[in-house]
Amino acid sequence: MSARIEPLARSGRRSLNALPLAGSAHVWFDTVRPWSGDAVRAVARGPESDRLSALRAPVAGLALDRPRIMGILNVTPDSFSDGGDLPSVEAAVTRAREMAYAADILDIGGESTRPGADPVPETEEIARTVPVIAAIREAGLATPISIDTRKAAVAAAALDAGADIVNDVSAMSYDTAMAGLLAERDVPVCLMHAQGDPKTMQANPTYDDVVAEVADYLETRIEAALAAGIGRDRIILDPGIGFGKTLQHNVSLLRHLAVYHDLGCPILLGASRKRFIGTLGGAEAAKDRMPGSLAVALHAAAQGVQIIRVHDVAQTRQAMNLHLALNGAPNGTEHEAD
Ligand code: HH2
Repeated sequence: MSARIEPLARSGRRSLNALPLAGSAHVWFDTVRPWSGDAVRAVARGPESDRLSALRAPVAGLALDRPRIMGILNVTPDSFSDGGDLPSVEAAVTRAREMAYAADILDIGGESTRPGADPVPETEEIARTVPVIAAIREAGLATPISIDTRKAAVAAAALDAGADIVNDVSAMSYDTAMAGLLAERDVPVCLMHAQGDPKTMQANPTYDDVVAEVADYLETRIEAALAAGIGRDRIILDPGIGFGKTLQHNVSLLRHLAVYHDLGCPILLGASRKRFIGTLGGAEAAKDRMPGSLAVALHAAAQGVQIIRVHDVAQTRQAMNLHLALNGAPNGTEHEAD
């Protein structure tokens, strides 16, 4: 694998040599740190600076020069923080309408992937998600929708019903038909790192260097996607917070999120309400973890993360607008009009 580098992400007043980080309007860098070995150095002009500074391709029509908020809409009985909250299609559409004021993307999931979860049969997952997607579209909501699934048949049915993006926490490794489907449909896909499967992943996660190993894995999944005929500009990457990671692994990944910009694709982060937030923030109940989730969302924005997956959409939008305005985005208030 290639040597990893970490651009040192900064906000606010720019240096003379500042380059936008991944095309961001509010995060810049002028130095990089080789992941192992040498000390901080100025970014090398040429392929290195081009790769790190280029604006990534839009996702479902959304420009990625600012952080986009992905609202979580779980239609499951057993998700770790909101399972059973939306027991009917009507309840899900009402929630989608509320979220659409502040979310750029709605992420609809019909299978919990929390630690210890059992797989859901594909017919059941389709029965949970597809009527909701169809009803959201029938209600006239045009917000881009992602389908959170590891299964090609679920993804296909969701895309047919009006979804735009596939969010696969197995990075196309659970279902061998997924890569072919994504190439054929030519839609954006989020490829997420996980160590192990949900049933056992938290048993004893181990890494020598979690930041580098996750980057190496994501690079192999980019290669698999390209080999299957998926366009590079369709790929979104996610380090998979909480998927086969200890608290310390999660913290290391979050501190060094900017490492993943070197892979040249947009980054998605899903940390909302996860256990490490409860542990570090002293909030036992998942629904009490909104303040800590906001802190992580703003930290991710400051690292140039382009898509932030959250449960508390309106609160994240409010915090994000302030963060952008205070950190020198050209116009932090413009986001309200999106
Ligand atoms: N986390 C969860 C589910 N899907 N997708 C991506 N790309 N990244 C994530 O971190 C991620 C994800 C787990 O959170 P949640 O959907 O709230 O819970 P559950 O899996 O129990 O439904």
